[in-house]
Amino acid sequence: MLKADIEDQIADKLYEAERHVYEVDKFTEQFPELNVELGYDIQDKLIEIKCKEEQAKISGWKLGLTSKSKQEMMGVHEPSYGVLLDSMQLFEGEPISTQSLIHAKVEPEIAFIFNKEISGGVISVTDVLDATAYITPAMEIIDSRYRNFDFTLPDVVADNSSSSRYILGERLYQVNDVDLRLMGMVFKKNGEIIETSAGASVMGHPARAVAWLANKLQKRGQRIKPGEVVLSGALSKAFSIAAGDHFSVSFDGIGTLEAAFKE
Ligand code: 0L1
Ligand code: MG
Repeated sequence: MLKADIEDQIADKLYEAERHVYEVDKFTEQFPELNVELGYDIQDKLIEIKCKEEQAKISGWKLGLTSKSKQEMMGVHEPSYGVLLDSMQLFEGEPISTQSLIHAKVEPEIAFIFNKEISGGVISVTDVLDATAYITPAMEIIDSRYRNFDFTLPDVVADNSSSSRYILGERLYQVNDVDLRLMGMVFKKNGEIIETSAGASVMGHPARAVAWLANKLQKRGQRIKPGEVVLSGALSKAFSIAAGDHFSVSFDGIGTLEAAFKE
């Protein structure tokens, strides 16, 4: 089959699975030629379809698989990225319906909001911090379209790195006012602490993950633009969501973000 036909077929199947809320089997078994680069080409196609069908616009990017434990679990040595659309953003205080989600999970992240384009040469942690206007607490709701979250790296990349929804804190903070590496995090579910962590759990420093993204995007002819948001990658494992659940994430120095889920 031609590469373009494989891209169209997989992108369409992933789009339909999300739209009609059902799981599909991973594609690498059916298409052995599906590698990571082809996965990103399929992701581009999927985003094109979503932008057209949902009148959505790109609002930013997300990193996935940034923790050592998740990379080891998948036998990979690099993270993945996905695209955020404005249609994926939810707001604190609005209970989130689980009806359009397949088997969603939630994870705590740090959001970077940019006021400069990040491009040129090899992009460093300093370049990322210089271009960051603000940081704020975030939660990402991931929802793989694959049965039981069973996928390889090329599969999950094609599926926009399991992106589904995201919530940002409403108060924005200057990046220079905090030590992102040492910043402590407490994640609670229904009032009980389920994880504690620090910024360093994201590739040693959350801005290192963003620098990896900026360099990877540059190689693919894309870039992080002013006004866009980047989710750093999770500071803990992801937790399954059920209607009635309430999650909160608190970060040292940048406050708390809450999310409540309903039927
Ligand atoms: O945001 C994430 O870390 C998810 C990346 C994809 C892997 C997964 O679905 O667990
Ligand atoms: Mg994530």
